[in-house]
Amino acid sequence: MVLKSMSDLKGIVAGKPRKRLVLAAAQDQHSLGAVLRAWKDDIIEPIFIGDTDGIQALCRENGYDIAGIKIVHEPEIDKSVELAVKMLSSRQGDILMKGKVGTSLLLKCVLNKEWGLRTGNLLSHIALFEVDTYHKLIAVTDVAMNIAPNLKDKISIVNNSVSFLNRLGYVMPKVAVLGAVEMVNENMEATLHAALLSKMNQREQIRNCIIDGPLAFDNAVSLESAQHKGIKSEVAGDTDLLLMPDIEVGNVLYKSLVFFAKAKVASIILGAQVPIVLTSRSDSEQAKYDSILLSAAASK
Ligand code: COD
Repeated sequence: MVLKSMSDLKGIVAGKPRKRLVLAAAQDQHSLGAVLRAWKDDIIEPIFIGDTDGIQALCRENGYDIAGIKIVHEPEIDKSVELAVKMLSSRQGDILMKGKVGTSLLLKCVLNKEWGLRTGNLLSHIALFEVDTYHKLIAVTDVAMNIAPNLKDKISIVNNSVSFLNRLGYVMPKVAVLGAVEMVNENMEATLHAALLSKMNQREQIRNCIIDGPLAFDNAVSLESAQHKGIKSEVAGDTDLLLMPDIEVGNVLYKSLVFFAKAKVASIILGAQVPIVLTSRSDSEQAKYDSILLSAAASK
């Protein structure tokens, strides 16, 4: 099974019990709009933590009906994130969502050693894109959490992503490990990592997926381009998951797909005690809604 469009995610969550979603620093228009849509669609049961006056004012201005939704008043942003994370770690919720707060602050709270949402695994970010010019959804990791992952980190990032894709119904997702070129170049670390990850996959040290790399971006997403270069690969042109060399490359690809290619995107953090909806503040309400769908699909 592969997902062809964001709306396929609805099929995955349909019929599942509603998840309790805690929105930290909830005074954010697009986040509120997306959460309320997901509530109406019976996907989640929201809990808002944040500045009650700010939340109510935004809801009034936008005609949102929030009758019946629990609001916990905490106007200070860092305290509201701490409270939200503590609610999740004490199992009073199933999904954490970032509202009007910086990514780094939220992640630092999630990683707090005493009351955070660590599991002993590496946490990583995954984004799913629907692009008109590709024949199915394509996942990209890690574009927002791990800054410069080493080989060990990349193994964990692949494992997090593959087990998530397996849960979504992908039996053997095809993973392209990106470099600037498709040949191993001893001066380009990303190509060395890619070659090692591919070999580890062949030797079944990394399972439940097919990994190939290094592949340049064009070879990963276009069979014609791979054939032109004489590359024989099961992954080329049919990639389900792109593994990025580092956060800079990943983040630029993310923003390019959204701003230039008008791609739809959904993204979450994997590997914590609960899925975390961590969209960028510039992401649309639709992207936040699709990310909630993705988190509900990820939630156990
Ligand atoms: N998974 C699990 N544990 C981790 C991870 C991870 N991905 N990253 C760090 N830790 C642990 C470390 O082992 C350590 O015990 C503790 O957390 C602190 O580690 P530091 O000192 O490396 O981390 P911090 O707190 O300085 O930074 C962690 C961040 C996630 C905040 C940092 O990596 C970061 O800023 N990432 C980029 C976030 C961002 O700005 N994204 C923007 C794109 S939209």
